[in-house]
Amino acid sequence: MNYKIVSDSAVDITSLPGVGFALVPLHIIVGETDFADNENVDLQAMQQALTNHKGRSSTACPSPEDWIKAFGDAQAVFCITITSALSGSFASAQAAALLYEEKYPDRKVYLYDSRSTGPEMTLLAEKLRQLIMEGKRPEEIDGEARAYLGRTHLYFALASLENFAKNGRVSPLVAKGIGLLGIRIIGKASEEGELQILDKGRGDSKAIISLLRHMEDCGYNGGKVIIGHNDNPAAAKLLKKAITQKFGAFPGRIQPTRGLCSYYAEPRSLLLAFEV
Ligand code: X90
Repeated sequence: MNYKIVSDSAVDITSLPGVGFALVPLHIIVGETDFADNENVDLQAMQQALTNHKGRSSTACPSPEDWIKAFGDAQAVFCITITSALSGSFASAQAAALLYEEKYPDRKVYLYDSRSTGPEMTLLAEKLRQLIMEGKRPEEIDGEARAYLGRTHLYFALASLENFAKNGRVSPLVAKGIGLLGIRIIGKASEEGELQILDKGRGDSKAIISLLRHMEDCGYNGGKVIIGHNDNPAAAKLLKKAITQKFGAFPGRIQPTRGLCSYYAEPRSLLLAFEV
């Protein structure tokens, strides 16, 4: 049986060695320029364009056709999207899955609304890979993957909410004042997959202390961790060190955000995903 993991580009990885994998780009539109968030996206050029451009910028989710193309000829597709509470990506993948299954009655699409983004999507993609490599059947994989999604969390420390506010995804009132004086907004992806603000702090060190406390409150106990960051490797390393000190180990890695997450989690932001 031919298995494939397909994810939109909020997953923040561009390959998944060992299994069939396809990335479906979201788009970041800055003035006249469309940055497709695929493996070739030039993140520096994108950030430069955003800095230079004084007008509107926005994002767009994949079309059902984009998804279907990525499904290819797989008999079992495990399809991951960014939270449906903030993007049309899931709805688009759902439409694609219907069309695909109608056209090929012997194929099936297992669809996961991550209710999250970035490193929490990476955790799910890597769990699906593990289950496939263990030789499990599609239904088993699906059941375990859904249970797994209930055991992972995403917290963040954002340096700005400007692009969220500009695109109507949080109120301008909430966004105001962040980014000034190094203020970080600490929050999490809620159960419903919305951006939930928990507290504010000044600077990376306070943000890290707060993230550690939330991790502990969730009952973190040595599970896998992925730290995402937009152009803030120093803070990511500090967070890694703090986790190692507090919990005795850091079973995971640091990865930079790609296009979509970089656009919303603006420069200097941290994302933290972990299993409990
Ligand atoms: O369909 C589209 O155009 C994409 C819209 C995506 C909006 C959300 C992006 C979030 C990126 C920001 C920090 C974490 C927030 C977590 C909330 C679930 C990352």
